[in-house]
Amino acid sequence: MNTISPAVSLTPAAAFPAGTAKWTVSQVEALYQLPLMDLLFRAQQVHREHFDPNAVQRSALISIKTGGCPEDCNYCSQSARYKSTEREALMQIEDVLSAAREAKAKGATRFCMGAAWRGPKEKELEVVTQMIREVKSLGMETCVTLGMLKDGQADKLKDAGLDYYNHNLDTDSEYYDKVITTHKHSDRIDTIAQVRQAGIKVCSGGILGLGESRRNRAAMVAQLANLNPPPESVPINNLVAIPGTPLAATEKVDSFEFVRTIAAARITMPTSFVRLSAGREAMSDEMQAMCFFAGANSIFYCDKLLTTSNAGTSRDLELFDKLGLRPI
Ligand code: SAM
Ligand code: DTB
Ligand code: SF4
Repeated sequence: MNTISPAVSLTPAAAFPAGTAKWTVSQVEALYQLPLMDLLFRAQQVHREHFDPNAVQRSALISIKTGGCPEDCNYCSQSARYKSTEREALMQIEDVLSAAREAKAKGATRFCMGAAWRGPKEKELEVVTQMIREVKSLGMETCVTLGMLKDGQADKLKDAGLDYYNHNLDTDSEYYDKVITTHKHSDRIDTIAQVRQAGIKVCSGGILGLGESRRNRAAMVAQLANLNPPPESVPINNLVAIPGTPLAATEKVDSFEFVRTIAAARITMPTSFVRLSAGREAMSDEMQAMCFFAGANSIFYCDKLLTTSNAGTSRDLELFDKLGLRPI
């Protein structure tokens, strides 16, 4: 039977004052080792202390600049090295706006614009700030994910009214160079710090299914939870295996292991929105319901992610209806 060692405390180390709780990897791993029902119960308790357990936030995604990325992230179709996606130019502002209007009409409350860049050039950033201003004026929350930021760029995004910047830690710092070699885990932390300093909310999470171990998963969750403060939004992606990428044939993560990761994120980041992100299209309704029970309270909504398809709004609304979930 799965039991926890009594020596492992499941609460953040007392040495850290309230509000700066630090989770050790072993503490998070001990959460993973709980019997599933105990873990789910605990996650649901934490969830109910901080959120309406029946409300799920919806963000729409768009790829404003697709493909041709100089980075070598082994999971990504948009790296120029893997030839799995055609390279496209930065979208016109008007086309981005009409996609935002459509997403709003379908019920999305946040519009996330992603670009396949190592980081934005100044001219590109100017166009993106214009997109942010226009999308905001539709009454939607805004999020962008543009890669690494240089000094001063986060302030420009903040001036344009940006609400969230997405920059995932993606995987354990110790596993990072098995997946990405063109930038470092510490570079990700640096950009997140710049985003924070500019007063923009942080969206940062990771991907499962990169060949990582449970210890790596627990470490990734701990590294996210130990950001000070933790990200307001935590996307947990399940790898969408894309032909042509080095991880195309990687073994799938067990469903319960994925659910345990959602629960661990919920427990360690009680006030963050945990987003059930990429990979949802391939999940059964029952699996998604279990993820919501484990504390996921946000999704990517609408028919497309960046280069791959998503679960689709009609299926989502039907599922919300069946589960009595309130879309927000
Ligand atoms: N270039 C920017 C960056 O790397 O931050 C923004 C775009 S990048 C595609 C955003 C995130 O999408 C990645 O950090 C990764 O977590 C996720 N992602 C990319 N490809 C994926 C895939 N095939 N399956 C699941 N998640 C993926
Ligand atoms: C995040 O964590 N997942 C989104 C978003 N942030 C930018 C991206 C998912 C991409 C899935 C693969 C694709 O469509 O290319
Ligand atoms: Fe480029 Fe982002 Fe894809 Fe990495 S994840 S290859 S940085 S678009």
